[in-house]
Parts: sequence; C-alpha cells; structure tokens
Amino acid sequence: MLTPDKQISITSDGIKLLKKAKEDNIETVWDRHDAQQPQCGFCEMGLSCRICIMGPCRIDPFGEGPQTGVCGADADIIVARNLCRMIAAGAAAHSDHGRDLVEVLEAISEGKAPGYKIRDEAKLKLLAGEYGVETKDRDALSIAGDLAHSMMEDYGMRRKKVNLVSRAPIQRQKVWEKVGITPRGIDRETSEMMHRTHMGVDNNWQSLLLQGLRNALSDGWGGSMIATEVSDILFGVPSPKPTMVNAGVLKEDQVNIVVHGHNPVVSEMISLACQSPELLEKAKKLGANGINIAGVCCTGNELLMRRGIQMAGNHLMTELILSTGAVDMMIVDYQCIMPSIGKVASSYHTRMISTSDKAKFPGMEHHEFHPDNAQKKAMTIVEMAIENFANRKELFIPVKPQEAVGGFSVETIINALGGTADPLIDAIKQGKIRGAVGIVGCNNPKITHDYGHVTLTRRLIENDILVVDTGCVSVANAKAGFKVPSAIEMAGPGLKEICGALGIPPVLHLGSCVDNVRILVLVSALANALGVDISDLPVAGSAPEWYSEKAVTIGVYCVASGITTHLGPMPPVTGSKNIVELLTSGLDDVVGATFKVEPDPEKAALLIRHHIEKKRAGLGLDARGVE
Ligand code: BF8
Ligand code: SF4
Repeated sequence: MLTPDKQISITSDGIKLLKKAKEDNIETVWDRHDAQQPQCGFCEMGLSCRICIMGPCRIDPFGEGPQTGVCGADADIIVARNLCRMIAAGAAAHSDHGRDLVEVLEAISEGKAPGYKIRDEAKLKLLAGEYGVETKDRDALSIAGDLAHSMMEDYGMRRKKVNLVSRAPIQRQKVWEKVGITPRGIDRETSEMMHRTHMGVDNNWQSLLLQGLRNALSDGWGGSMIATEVSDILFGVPSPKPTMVNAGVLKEDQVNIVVHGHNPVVSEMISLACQSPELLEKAKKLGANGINIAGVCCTGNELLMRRGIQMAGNHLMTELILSTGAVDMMIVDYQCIMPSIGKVASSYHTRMISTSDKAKFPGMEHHEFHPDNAQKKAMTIVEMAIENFANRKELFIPVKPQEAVGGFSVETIINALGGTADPLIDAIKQGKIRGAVGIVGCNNPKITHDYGHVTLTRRLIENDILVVDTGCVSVANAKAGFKVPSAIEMAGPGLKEICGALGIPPVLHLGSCVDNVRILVLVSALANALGVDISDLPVAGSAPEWYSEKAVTIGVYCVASGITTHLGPMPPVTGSKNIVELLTSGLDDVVGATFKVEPDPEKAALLIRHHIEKKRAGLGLDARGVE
C-alpha cells in the first residue's frame, strides 16, 4: 500500500539515492517488485500448498474449483500449515543466532576465542543465578562454561520448560500452562512444528496454531532472549549514547566499512580492528583520514546500542547505500541480506564480504569467521577495505547526518527512572503517559519506505503514548528526528513533561529484532509492579511494514505473551475465515490478546489508542475517548 502519490520513500536520502541508482542503471527491490506483479493471489491468501509432490495444490477461494488439496487438506488446514511454517522459520532464524552466541561463550570459557571476553560479569552472574549455575568463589570463565552448557540444554529436550520462561509474570505462566503452550525446548518446538505440518500429521487447524504459539514462545522467551542476554554478557549491556543516522554518515575522506546482518559476533571484531593504531596508520598512508564503520539492519543496531556506531540505513536502504559509491567494503553475516546486493556492488568499487558458514551470496568474496580466527581475520578484512579506498570513483553522499540517541536497555531505562519502574507507573496511573507501544519490524516495498513507522510513531507520541522501537523501525524513527531530547516538542503535554524531566526522547531505541525480548522483560516488570498480567497493561505492539518470517514469529510471541499487536501488511491467512477470526478476536479468550491488521498507519494509530484506553479502563484508570 504505497501512499496515494505512489511515493517510494519518505526519506530524502532514499529518494535521492534511488534517483542516482536509476541513473546508474541499478535494478532495485522496487523494480523487481514491479516485475512480479500481479503476485499470486492463492499464495497471498495462504491457499497454495507445496508441502508434498502429490501437489502442488491450491484451493479456489470463490468456491467454484477444488476445495481440498490432493491429500484432502482443506483451506483451514493449508492456511494453518503455511502460517505455522513461517513461525518455525522465524523461530529457527532467531534461535540459531542465539546458538552462535552460546558457542562463542563456550569457546571463551575454553580459551579458544582470542579477542572475545566477558565484558559484563554482573550480567553473567545474574544469568548464572537464573540458570542455577554456582557462582560463589568461581572465576568468570568457569561460570561462563557452565552457563553455556546449561543454555545448550534449553535448545534440546531435557527440560520441561525453557528456563527463562520463569521471567514472565506468574499469571502469564499459568495461562501458558492452562492452554498447554509452555515452550519446552527451543529446537524441539521448531522441529515439532515442522513434523506436525508434514503431510498426514496434525490436521486440526486449532491444534496446529496452538503449537505455532508455543513455537513462537520458544523464540521470544528462549532463543531470542538468549541471543540478547549473551550479547550483553560478551559485548556489554547497552546504555544511552549519541549517534548519527542516514546515508550522510558515510564520510568522503575516510575508509567506509558498512556491516550488515544480525549477529554482532563478527561486527564487534571488525569494530575493534577499525580502532587498531596499525590499521589507522595504514589508512592515513593511503590518503584516508580514518576508518569509518557504519551499520545497516540489525547488525548495525547491535553496534549502535553498545558503541554508538552510526546507522547508514534500514532494510530498503541496503541496496541504495551502495549507490553512494562511498562504501569501500560491505561485510555481511546473515538474515535480511538481499541476494541482489553483490550485483549492485559490481557497478561500484565496493568489495562485498560474506563471513558466515551458513550464509553465502552471489557476487561476494567469502571469508569465514569462527571464534578462534575472528580477531585475526577482522584485521585482514579491514586492511583489504583500506586498500580499496584508492579505487573509488565518483561519490554521491546526498544528505547531512541526523543526530539521535540509542542504547536503551531495560537496565538503563530503569536507571533513568531512578532505579525502579515506579515513576513510569505513576505517570501511567496519573494519565500523563497513557501507555506504551513497541513498534518493531521491517520495511517492505509494498509500502512507502518508512511511511508506516514514522506516521504511526508521530500519532502515538502526540497522544502521550511512549514509543519504544527496534529493528528497522528504529532507524526510520531516528532519521525522522524522534530520538533527540528536543523531540519532546512533538509529544503530547504529559509525555513531554515526563520525558523532559528525565532527559530522554519520547521514542526509545531498544535495539535489534532479537532485542524485542527487552520489551518482554520491560512489560513483565510493569505487570509485576502492578500485580497484574501483561495482557492487563495499557500497551501494544505494532509492525507497520513487516516482511519477514522472523517478524511473524515476533508478532505471535508478543500476542501469546498478552500484548495485542497491530500488523500493517496482512499475513497470508485470508483464505481461512476461521483462522482470521481466531487471530483477530478468538485469541482474546485464549491468551488475552489478538492481532489487529490495518495497512493505513493513521487508522492504526486510532485502533491502538482505543485499545490502550480500554486497558486503562480495565485497570480502573481514567480513560479518554478516541477520535
Ligand atoms: O531482524 S526489522 S528487515 S533487519 S527482520 Fe530484517 Fe525486519 Fe529489518 Fe533485523 Ni528484523
Ligand atoms: Fe497438496 Fe496435500 Fe501435498 Fe499439500 S500436502 S501439496 S495439499 S497433497
């Protein structure tokens, strides 16, 4: 749903770079999206199935053609299976990312990861306590080894429930037990989801979807939570830091290295290499005034959160940023990396480097990073980037960078509040802050780039709703200027007063997509302080421009955790009335939250505000009319 004038992006760097890319004959995601029109209507409704080769099959939505696949599966079963496989894929992606971090933690404890270390011992000990690992009179490395092994058990089948589920309010845990969706093992739930959706296994759409909820919870309270917590242990708990965002963060006179992907394991080493005196000296010799590291997508967000490193853009900027001609090297790990970018880079001097044994791409040089070689490899790769500086041709850096503040972990939010969540709760009780919304997720070429994020955010803060954001939204909102303290001028009077007193912006950057678990931890703290369940809170989630399977899983674990969640694009479920009804209203009786689908962010803001006021009334707080 592009805006009425079919604008491709609301951002000035996006618009200018798209023009430049066109002049350079670069094919972009928007061209390929156009070339795919019309997209398959059966697939859009979730009504096509290619799970086995008696098919592929499709159900006629008009009731005139076949109403079952060759095996006899009807629309409900086919739609449920397709959705559940999206959940499984998203959970697998996040949780495998978490697994890689646990392996680094183990390698550190064994002395096999030179350059990596335990940066936050307090967090290590906190997690060790939660996992029942002895900490008294033990050194950090041996605690780390035991914690890594205990976390590995969370991935398997030796536990009755994933360990960090116990962080949820007790009322919520009881809901999961009653419904039978407490996640048992992280890999177990994904594997069982794939099993159940094989031809001839679970053919009840309700029980398929319940397993979908359990699978998503195994990500939110399992794999993603482990990813975030271990990243904090290894690289530090984020704290607020000033930074800059948009394509203007690339520097004409410095070597520009852009990191892309999701896992900070490689990019943290690259960031350290960029500070090496030896490499800085080499850059100087070759005519560069320094080495500038910038991020795109969630790897960038991970570095921004902990090091204040600048963000060049979000998902739909990843091709365009190369058209600046100023990127000397792009280094990728995995997830959300369009396979097109190697080809885009071939029109410029940019060297493209892939680093993960599980993610190779056309048009990229593969330099595989592992915990034992990462430190050395990072030095080699950064040196290659420096040497490429001389090969630059014409540069086009279209805008000046925008200031922003990032790095709000739950720990720092609570610190900013003076050590407890009470001031935030008081502000909510007094109605100065009506509630809070987590806006998360991607860009999607079906929607004007960043229009959904920025419009929704603006409307919510204007109406005294605190916004926290992650992933690609966080870059959109930073570019829009919502993340400087003076942005309180765009907020309603109550939110302005509270944020002004605390010296924080009205929109807080909570990190990458796995960092959505910080939202789970934050709402759990609020619910516990009020003695209620998460589903009673005046909070909501939203993914206005989502595209990925990971976003589906995030949406599902938010709803299963009691957070009503808005989606911009409709998921591929409209082929089953039963499933649409369950997701948009029936789940209220099961987990106390539902999905709300609304492509127009102006209308979505009203829906969300209405939901928040209803929850306020439920808590006995004053509630406003919404129009
Ligand atoms: O994990 S928000 S486009 S970059 S999937 Fe991807 Fe979506 Fe961006 Fe981060 Ni999340
Ligand atoms: Fe067709 Fe059934 Fe095979 Fe799906 S599982 S492709 S509906 S026969």
